Amino acid sequence: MFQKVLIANRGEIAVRIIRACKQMGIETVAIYSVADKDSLHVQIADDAVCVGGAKSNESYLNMENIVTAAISKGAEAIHPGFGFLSENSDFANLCQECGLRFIGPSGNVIDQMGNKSKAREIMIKAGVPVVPGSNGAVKSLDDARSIALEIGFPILIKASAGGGGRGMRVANIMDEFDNAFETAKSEAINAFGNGTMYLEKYVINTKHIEFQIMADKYGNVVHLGERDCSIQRRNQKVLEEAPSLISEDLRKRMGDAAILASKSVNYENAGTIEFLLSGDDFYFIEMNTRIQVEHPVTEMVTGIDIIKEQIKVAAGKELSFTQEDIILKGHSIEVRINAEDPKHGFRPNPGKIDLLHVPSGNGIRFDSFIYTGYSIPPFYDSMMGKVIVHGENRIDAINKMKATLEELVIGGVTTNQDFCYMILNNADYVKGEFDTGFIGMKIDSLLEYDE
Ligand code: MV4
Repeated sequence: MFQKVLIANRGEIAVRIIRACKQMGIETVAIYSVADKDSLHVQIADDAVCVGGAKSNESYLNMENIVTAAISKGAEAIHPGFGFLSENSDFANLCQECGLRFIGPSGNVIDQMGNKSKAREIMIKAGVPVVPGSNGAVKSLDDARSIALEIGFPILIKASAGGGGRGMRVANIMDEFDNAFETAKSEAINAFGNGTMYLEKYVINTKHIEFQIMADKYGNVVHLGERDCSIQRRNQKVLEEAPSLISEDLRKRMGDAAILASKSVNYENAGTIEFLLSGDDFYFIEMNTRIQVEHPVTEMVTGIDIIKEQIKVAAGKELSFTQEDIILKGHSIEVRINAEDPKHGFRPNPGKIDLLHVPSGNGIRFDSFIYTGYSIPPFYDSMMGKVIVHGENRIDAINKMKATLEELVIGGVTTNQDFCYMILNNADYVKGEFDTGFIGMKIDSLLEYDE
């Protein structure tokens, strides 16, 4: 096992990873920007290195400084967390060249899955169901037009270098196609420096269901069940739950497809296979090669510590469980607590935490990095933490989350916690009658809470 790990991240996930390392008897090195010197991850790590300026580009994305910090402190491995360098193949390769273990898949696999049209091509070859669309990337506008006619409208034009909903455009009819294609392409060139595009049939009224995968170096791949992540606002997830409301039969079929997808690229470490679900039809859309924000709901229903498992397989251990060992127990819900003002367009609202009361109890977890007196820096995203609950069943979990959100007090900044409560209080949400359009459709009633 590693003796020392560097955590190349900040905020709640850095805290989460440092805690896991400590529990495993692994020494920890935090990195931080000049804006984060008072951050909790710096305080709880055994050692910490300032890697640069407040802007992410100068610090949390500064590969040379991070690798230099790891080497000079004698760390053997780097955990990238999520965001920042977590899906950067250059960083994974640089770690390897410097004799550091990157806790995640190889640079080659990150590249293959980061190229979303290539990933689609690989899944088609492997026999994983995908949405009708182009076989990989399209060659030209003319090529795209003829494929669009074959698929039929509406068409979703996606950027290969995009993902997570960035760089997408819908064309409802052929008349809209050229304009949508060219707009999406120039946006992609602007945002990602890459105008490679692919096409899919636009599937409406879908649920977003993702499977958690764990794989070791020896070809063992196990799925830890799925999460429903349909409750999103503008591609930002707000509430996630496990399991989803699918039948045992569908879980088996989707889980088999997720394992097939992972095996087709010789996947190693933790990963997520994203599907769109429409009725009983499911389609692969993307694979994420990092630990995800919402991993705790899977931990709650499986009893597996996914971060510890990532570290163990990166160190060369075999998975400590088989598919038969995975039994989903009860129901878990997570809400993301952001420093933002829902009633004013969800604008970010960094500031000083002047009061903090965190509820606790059986099956209640708060993954966060805030403390009384801490000032949230304005340079990073607005997520302050996550409330996660585990109940006997879905209704029990909903009631536990509502009670927990009512008790949680975060003073000094405006938060989205009442907005989250309104989701849990919505009759259609409680009935399971929701899809990815839920927040967009119900935004007015979800904002009807007293301040
Ligand atoms: C789609 C889709 C409908 N049809 N692909 C958005 C996130 C990114 N991972 C893929 N996304 C979508 N891809 C086809 N062919 C609808 C979405 C989508 C969506 C998916 C999951 C959760 C929320 C969403 C919100 C808008 C669009």
